[in-house]
Parts: sequence; structure tokens; C-alpha cells
Amino acid sequence: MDIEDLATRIEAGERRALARAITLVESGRADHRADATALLERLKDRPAQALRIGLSGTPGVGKSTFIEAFGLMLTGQGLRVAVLAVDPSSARSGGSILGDKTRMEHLSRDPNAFIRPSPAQSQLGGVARRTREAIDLCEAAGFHVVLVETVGVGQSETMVAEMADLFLLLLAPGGGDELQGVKRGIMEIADILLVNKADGDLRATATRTCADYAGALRLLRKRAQDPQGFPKAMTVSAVEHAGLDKAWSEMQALADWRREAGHFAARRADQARFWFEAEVREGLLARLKREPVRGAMATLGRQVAEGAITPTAAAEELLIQYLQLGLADRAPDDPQSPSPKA
Ligand SMILES: Nc1nc2c(ncn2[C@@H]2O[C@H](COP(=O)(O)OP(=O)(O)OP(=O)(O)O)[C@@H](O)[C@H]2O)c(=O)[nH]1
Ligand SMILES: [Mg+2]
Repeated sequence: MDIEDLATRIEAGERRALARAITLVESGRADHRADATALLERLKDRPAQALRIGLSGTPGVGKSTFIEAFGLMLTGQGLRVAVLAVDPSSARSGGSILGDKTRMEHLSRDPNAFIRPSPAQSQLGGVARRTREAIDLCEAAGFHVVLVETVGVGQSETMVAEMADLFLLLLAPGGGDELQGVKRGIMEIADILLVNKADGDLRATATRTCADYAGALRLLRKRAQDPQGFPKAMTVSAVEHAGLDKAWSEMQALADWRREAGHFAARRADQARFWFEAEVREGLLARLKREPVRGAMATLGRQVAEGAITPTAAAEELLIQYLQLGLADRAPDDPQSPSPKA
């Protein structure tokens, strides 16, 4: 594969090259991985940053409708918008992706937009790497905004928040029960809560729900990366395109403030470190699951169970012989270790 050629075409903003590169980072084949790593390394220094926006919400809350309307508003302003979807759950069928295509009908045909639905199921770790790398590729292709959509179930929103500059949570109008249903952890990572469907019969309920969430947000611990008034709750209507411009100006205000205050760059640096460490951990765990370590683990496990060897000695044998790591390597970091002189 001609990495240099692909990189040049991505930098020129060619959507076909971008799509091909994302397919490359999605591949599990070892030679593809090597090419993907080389490509990303080649594209690492970029002239401009995209604004990376994570968007989460429970099924049916209106994510696809919102992205279609919001994306079109942005492209209408001359911005180039990429939409990536993350869906680590295996339960979701191709039906939803088909549904998305019809709900993002106009955006998907917009030359200033790029939409990439989530590929088939995979482990969260693999999804994280793939999404992170796809975001990098979109940024290298000169997109101004990269929206990463995730269904609000499980750990995926935390993962997306770790790769986004801003995190939006889309919510449905509803009573107290609805408020209870939102996990505290998700509220804590959100920068802007958008109560959608604030139209027709639901308008009054949406306004009330928004006030409830605003109250709940005020009870959360203040975060260093927030200016006065953030995180905040607002109402929008994706079908009526209402409140979208206001939401966008709030996002920009927040991003600008964070840039000035240094939080924006600091957060990206923290995120890079976080993903590096996650990759190392995952790489080690992956080796445990591959032969010959896997077999040795089973054999030693049996011997431990039979009392033929102690757990500690067995672990040391595995770490030394199969991973070239000694237990001694751990000692300096272990505050419990008695000093040899003691
Ligand atoms: N009244 C009203 N209905 C909306 C609005 N936004 C979305 N809907 C409706 O809510 C339903 C679900 O919308 P989607 O955009 O598919 O929701 P989603 O969050 O993408 O759903 P999943 O992809 O299944 O997770 C559709 O029938 C939409 O027409 C809105 O602003 N107002
Ligand atoms: Mg959808």
C-alpha cells in the first residue's frame, strides 16, 4: 500500500481516501494494522484542529434527527462536518444503520459532510482504537467538526468522552422518572444537556424537564474545565430545527473559553496519555490470551489448583518465562514491599 499517496489524498480532503483509510484502521489484519499505524504517524502533525464533539443519548431520543439538522446547519455555514458512530453493542442490527441513512438523508448527500456508520460488533477496546483513529483521520482530512455519536448504554459514552473536546447528552422530555434514569456518571461527563423534542405537545414538558436537569447540574461538583454557567441544560427541537444555533454558539463559547484557559490542549494531552496507557494494558492482556501464554496459564493454573505450586511461584514463572517480566520488576513500585534493610 502506498501510504504516502493515501496520506496526501486525505490531506487534500478526499472523502474516498478518508473512507479507505477508515476501513484500514478498522481492519484486524496485522499488515493492515502496520499500515494504519504508519499512516496515522505520517498524518500526526496537522495544520488545524477539528472540534471533536461526543453525542450520546438513549435509543429513540432523536440523535440521528439531531445530527442531520445540526450537521446541515453547520455545512450551511461553510463548515465541513464528519459524523462517526460508535456502537459496541452486538444487539443492534443493520436495521438501525439503514434507518440512520434515511434519517440523515440530506446530510449524507452533502459534499461537505462525511458520515461513517459503526461497523459490526467488536470489543470495546477495539472500538475505542478504531474510533480514535477515525477521528484523527477526519481531522487530518480538514473537517472542522467531528461528531461522534454513541448510544447511551454501557461504557461507550465514557469512552467517547475520553476522545472528545465537548460532550453532549441528548435527553427526552419527561418527568422525574426520566431524570432518575440518567446515570450520575453520564451527567458528570456532559458539558451540555440538550432536551430534545421541545415542540408541539411536548414543548411544555421539555421546558420543565430542562429546568429539572439544570437544577441537577447545579448540584454537581464544579469542574476546573468549566466557565461560569457550565455545564448547562437547554431545550432543542431537532425536527423543527429550533435551538440548534443557540446550542452551537454555546459549544463554541465553551470551546473558546477552554482554548484560552489552556484546558483544551491540556485535555487532549491527557487523552493522548490515557490512550497510550490503555493500549499498553490491552497489548499485555492480549498476549495473555494468545498462545503460548494461554496454554501455559491453563497448565500452571491446574498445577496451582492441585497444590503442586504456589500461586506466587506460578505467576512468577509465567511472567518471567513467557512475558520476560519478573516479579522483581514490580517491587520498587510496591509501597508494601519491606525495605531489604528493615
Ligand atoms: N417531536 C419530535 N420528535 C423527534 C425529534 N427528534 C426526533 N424525533 C423523533 O423521534 C424518533 C427517533 O428519532 P431518531 O433520530 O431516530 O432517534 P435516535 O436517537 O437516533 O434513535 P436510535 O438510532 O434508535 O438510537 C423519530 O420518530 C423522530 O422523528 C424532535 O425534535 N421532536
Ligand atoms: Mg439513530
